[in-house]
Amino acid sequence: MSLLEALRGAVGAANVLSDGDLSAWEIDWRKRYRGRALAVVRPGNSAEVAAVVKACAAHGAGIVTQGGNTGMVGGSVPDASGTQVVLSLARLNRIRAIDAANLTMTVDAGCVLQSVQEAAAAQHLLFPLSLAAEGSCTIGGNLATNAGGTQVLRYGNARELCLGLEVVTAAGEVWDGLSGLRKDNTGYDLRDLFIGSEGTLGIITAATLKLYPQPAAVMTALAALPTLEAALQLLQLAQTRLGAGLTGFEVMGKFALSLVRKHFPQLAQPLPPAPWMVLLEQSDTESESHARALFESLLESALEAGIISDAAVAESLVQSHTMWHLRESIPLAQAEEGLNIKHDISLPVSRIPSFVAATDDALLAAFPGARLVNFGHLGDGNLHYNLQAPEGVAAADFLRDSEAAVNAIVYDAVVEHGGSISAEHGIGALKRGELAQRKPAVALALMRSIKTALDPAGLLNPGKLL
Ligand code: FAD
Ligand code: 2HG
Ligand code: ZN
Repeated sequence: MSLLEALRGAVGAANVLSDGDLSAWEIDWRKRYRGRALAVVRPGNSAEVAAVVKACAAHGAGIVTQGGNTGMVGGSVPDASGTQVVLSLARLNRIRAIDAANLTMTVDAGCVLQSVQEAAAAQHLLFPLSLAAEGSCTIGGNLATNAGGTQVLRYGNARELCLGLEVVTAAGEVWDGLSGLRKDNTGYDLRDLFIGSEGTLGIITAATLKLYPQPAAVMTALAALPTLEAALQLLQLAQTRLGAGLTGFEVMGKFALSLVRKHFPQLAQPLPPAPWMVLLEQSDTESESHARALFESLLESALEAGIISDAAVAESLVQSHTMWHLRESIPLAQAEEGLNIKHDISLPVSRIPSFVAATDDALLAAFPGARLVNFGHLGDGNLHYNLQAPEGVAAADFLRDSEAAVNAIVYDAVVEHGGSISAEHGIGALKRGELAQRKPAVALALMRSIKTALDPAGLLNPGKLL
């Protein structure tokens, strides 16, 4: 039996796509990787996922698991060989159970993040993972990349929001680890092995997630600042005054916001341009008036101390959405501006200003006119330190000629400043070479042993991560 026939037997002919335009599954969100799939397979439950894995294993076919295909590092698309099978989990989209007393919910891996947030909200609970792609990324993809997003400083990243997993192994077995336990020391933590493994160790088919009580009020403010040092001072002040109430602290450079203004002129920018803008979010357990009073006093103190030059507190939910929309439109504005180089890096927060000063200088000396797009989750030390080609230079040419040298400058500086070359997007195809060069040999060897033990034939997402 051919592989296509076996796949049709596993999930039904209607769920095996092998003819026609498959580009939606073959091209990544950033349009940097264009592969060719033997087929796109859409199982409807974990047993069907297991059957697909067994069929692929029997034919030696590579399996590229895909959720929402919003990943930033080319991990979710097949290579150009035309031999790999894309395993789309979009049909695994059931909310399986919500245990309000245990503050957990169990969901299929193909559930779109926003639908998970909404299901929690319907029970007056909060699932705090939040990112601009939440309307299309999936829980499985979030866990496979250990996604971060905008609430990490308070609630942690996807790993910290997950208590249990169900996984289909490379042998086509289903491991049921869907525990809602907050304590479980029964040997090696298999859950944490699969989280962040980018589809290279197993296929996540379901997860048990942590929920939180909903805050009484959530409030947003924007502040304009002269320097990144001032942004750090504001962060410290906000942490002191708001404590655990500080749930978002995002930074945006002037050029990043100018791209939003250029490509989305309809989006209101509440404050005039400034070298840096910070978006603060506060979640309050008491009331909106309590939150507002805290915010106003914090921002007044910051103004008096000369830390910020201007500020606006959102007066309504609409204004709050507008502020978030501004921030979340930066990646889209970058995409509109053209192909670009991204660096999703993390650094000790205290070293971010010196990193940016030194690296801006080094890049502009080597690539005069390069346009630096700087923004990110400053509250947890994660910068999106990106570049657009100089004005008038074709983006594809700039990337072809300069990306390697740009990356060398940036990643050398990251290492010098005690940082990581991937904060939240993962390694995928994009940073595989960089990981091989920069991760300690002992760590790489351990990672390879784990890969060999769990996927001896190397069928799960070949050519990604390792
Ligand atoms: P995909 O892109 O489909 O896959 C990503 C990786 O996970 C691939 O390697 C894939 O093989 C693997 N995978 C997917 N599903 C599974 C599964 N069920 N089992 C095993 N492996 C699987 N990321 C952040 O961390 N923080 C952000 O703030 C953020 N903002 C973003 C904003 C925009 C506009 C966009 C487009 C992306 C953003 N991302 C962000 C990146 C991306 O959304 C996240 O990485 C997301 O978690 C990917 O989910 P997905 O379902 O789209 O996964
Ligand atoms: C974000 O924080 C995403 O908006 C995307 O992680 C970052 O486009 C980027 O570089
Ligand atoms: Zn981000």
